[in-house]
Amino acid sequence: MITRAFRMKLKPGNVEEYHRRHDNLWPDLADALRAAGIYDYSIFLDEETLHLFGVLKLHPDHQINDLPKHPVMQRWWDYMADLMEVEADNRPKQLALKPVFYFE
Ligand code: RM4
Repeated sequence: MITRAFRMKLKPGNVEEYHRRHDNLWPDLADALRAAGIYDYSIFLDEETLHLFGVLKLHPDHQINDLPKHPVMQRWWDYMADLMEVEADNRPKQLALKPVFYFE
């Protein structure tokens, strides 16, 4: 099992809308995430700093590195760009987090 964790950031005033959009995740995006080998994917919010923390698991044969090229991923990032801190291509500004503890 491969676990990845990363930090993103919400722009102020967007907590409810961010949550609402994710409660209504596009089925074709869900399909693309699964096809890329992602499962058990959660995102948590630090309400003090508006940092978002994504944690996900990857199947050994995952293709997560190809996901940014998938049209539905780019469409989703374009859709979410008004709520989040993003790069020039609208992908979320993202910091990979260092694993420091795991307990099974
Ligand atoms: C997040 C962000 C991530 C995406 C999830 C589904 O807001 O856009 O890149 O994987 O949504």
